[in-house]
Amino acid sequence: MQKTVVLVKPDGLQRGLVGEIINRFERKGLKLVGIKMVRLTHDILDEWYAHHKDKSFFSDLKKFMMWTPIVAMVWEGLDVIPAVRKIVGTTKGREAEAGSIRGDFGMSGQHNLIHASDSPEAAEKEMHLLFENHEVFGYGSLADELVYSKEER
Ligand code: 3AN
Repeated sequence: MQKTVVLVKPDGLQRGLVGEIINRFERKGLKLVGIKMVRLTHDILDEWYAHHKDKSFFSDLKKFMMWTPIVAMVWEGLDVIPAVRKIVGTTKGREAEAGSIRGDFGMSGQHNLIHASDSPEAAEKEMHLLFENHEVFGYGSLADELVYSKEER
């Protein structure tokens, strides 16, 4: 099964949306395999957002991501990367689909509550930036037998 990294950003933490966000992934049938609170650093963010380093908003984005700790999670499931991106919604909250997390709770393009890996390569990189191997757990989920068919498991 695939893994993806989700961050509840400082605005999500300040607005008390950590539980709501976890609930959306749990009720979808995804499996939580890692979770912790982290204060991001310049070094981590330079790597995390390397693809944005020449953008005008890069330093503001870093400042915003270091404002408070964030909640970092690893979720597991079948094709979980695209499945989670759909639940999260497109980047700008005011344009995001109603029913998605950003569509339901946000208006901003930067204060957009949540991060989710956009590719298997990004998920791998992000997991290694924030989690030690022993912090990502492998365990059997009874729910998987209900969530997936035999062929999908
Ligand atoms: P997404 O988080 O939807 O994958 P990316 O990867 O394009 O979006 O952007 C990463 C983060 O950079 C966003 N979550 C947002 O916080 C910030 N960001 C992206 N575009 C802008 C923008 N035009 N102005 C300010 N911040 C932005």
